[in-house]
Amino acid sequence: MWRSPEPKKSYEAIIIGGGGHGLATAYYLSKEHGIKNIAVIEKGWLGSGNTGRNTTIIRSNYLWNESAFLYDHSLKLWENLSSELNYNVMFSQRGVMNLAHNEHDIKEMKRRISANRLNGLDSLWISKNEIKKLVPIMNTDNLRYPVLGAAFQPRGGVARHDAVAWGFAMRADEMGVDIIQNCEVKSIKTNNGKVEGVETSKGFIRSNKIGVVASGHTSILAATAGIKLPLQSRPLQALVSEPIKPIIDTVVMSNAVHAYVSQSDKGELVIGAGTDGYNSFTQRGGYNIVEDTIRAMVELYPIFGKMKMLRQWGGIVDICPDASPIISKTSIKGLYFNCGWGTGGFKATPGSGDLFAHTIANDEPHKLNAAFNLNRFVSGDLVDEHGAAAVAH
Ligand code: FAD
Ligand code: PYC
Repeated sequence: MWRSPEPKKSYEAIIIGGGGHGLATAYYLSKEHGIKNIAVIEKGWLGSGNTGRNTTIIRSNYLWNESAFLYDHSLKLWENLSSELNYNVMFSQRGVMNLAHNEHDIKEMKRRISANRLNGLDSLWISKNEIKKLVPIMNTDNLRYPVLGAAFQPRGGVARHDAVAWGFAMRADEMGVDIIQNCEVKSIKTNNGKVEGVETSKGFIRSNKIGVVASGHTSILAATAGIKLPLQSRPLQALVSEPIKPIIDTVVMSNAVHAYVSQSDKGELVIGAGTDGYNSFTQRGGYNIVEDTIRAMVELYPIFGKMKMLRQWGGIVDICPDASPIISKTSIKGLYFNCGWGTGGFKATPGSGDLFAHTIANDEPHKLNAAFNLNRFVSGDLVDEHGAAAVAH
């Protein structure tokens, strides 16, 4: 599907991290900015980080203008991605629903829906009856936190996570990008305020443009260049059930009871929780999360009570204080970071790659990612999206 070259001694640009965002960055750098001598360096296999571990929910219904424009740029790219990559990423616009269970939820969601509509997004409020029509198996009344209505984005949906990584990898490879797997970047070397290259498990590789897209491990790499990032690394867990016939054909999330579900094309229920309550680099699931999440699930969908769960796992997400990402230059010339996507970066994969490529190629942010700079943690111009993040950080 793609070559496995040995690393060259130097590249025009190096991308650290072979997840969806890193591969998309290399693809757009090569396709849109004519940079051909690029390496993507991945310590494991492609997509082995959060790209291959996420629950694939895609939507753009964020509160603030900056975020709505950023995520909707990505959603528009998703709408044409299979054709752009000539590879089926199985993007399915089945709608994403966020349930309201109390007065606060209703107020917060209606405020966000209004903000979304002012920004031209397809965000709407649906009543309990409309929810029941879309998801007849849902128990809306006989539970501790009754369902009062929901925010709904019809253009939202899911995609096949591996296919996204593979699609970007194949097309980047065809344009000459070297994808180097099983190669860990140990440190980023700088000299006189400029980046010089990376020390890796396969030796030193020179470059004066380095983009770091290492998700939960970004702060560790940043520290090797003397940069302290405002990131917390936390496990986020998910699980899947045995496959069953189609039973739910939209995505339903609930922040209050903290569980969300969609059904994969294989028939498995894909179920997720909020982040673990402590920092860790453990990519495994924990029994407490299964219990809490399944308890909430069975209350909302009593019919799931007899199902068996097949697999559970964790991924390490990198969380910023304002629950918004960083796509930014740094104080070191030639060093750029794309991180802090927390629990919600899969949906941003094509848009993030496109905008990060622009930032690296031009040494300037695109107007859509200008607000997501590192300096906002000094200036205080935060983009607080804790509400829209929808999965507890
Ligand atoms: P990754 O895919 O993690 O890629 C980073 C890569 O960097 C990894 O492959 C890693 O191996 C590599 N790396 C790290 N350190 C080094 C090093 N030193 N040298 C070389 N390589 C290195 N988002 C949504 O939008 N919707 C969802 O439904 C959703 N659900 C989620 C559910 C779970 C359980 C988890 C864990 C996350 C979820 N997310 C979701 C978040 C989403 O997965 C991430 O924000 C997104 O995938 C990040 O993509 P990435 O390419 O930046 O990171
Ligand atoms: O950001 O929509 C999201 C999400 C859903 C599940 C995990 N993250």
